[in-house]
Amino acid sequence: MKLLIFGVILIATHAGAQDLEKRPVCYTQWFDRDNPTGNGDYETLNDLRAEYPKKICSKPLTIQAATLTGVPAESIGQVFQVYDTVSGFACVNSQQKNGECCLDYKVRFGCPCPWPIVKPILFAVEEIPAQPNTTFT
Ligand SMILES: [Ca+2]
Repeated sequence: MKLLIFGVILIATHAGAQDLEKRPVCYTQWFDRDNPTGNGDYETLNDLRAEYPKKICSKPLTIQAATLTGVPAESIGQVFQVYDTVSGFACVNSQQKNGECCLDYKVRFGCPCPWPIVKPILFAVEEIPAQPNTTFT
């Protein structure tokens, strides 16, 4: 019989002293949960949180939206119904000029580092044979 000893380590990010204004931002993955084929392209925080539980911090510091090809949303020239860290992002087809439809956008959020939160990693560090035939008196 062998006894496994497990160790736990935390991978810590040393941020050091920093101004609040210069808080480091760690970005989430890009999210693209909707297509503009219906009323528009809805990448709202509520919808994204429901679809991707625990993937977005509770209070994002920033939001970025871009087309699926990576062009920043603000350089496209379309009208956005919402585009902020509270509501998320939504482009409504009926609000666009000349009857055009929204492009398909993806969004990501800037969260306070470290993000995602680093969880303890469980791993085996050593194997120690159990003492056989140990007699207790
Ligand atoms: Ca989309």
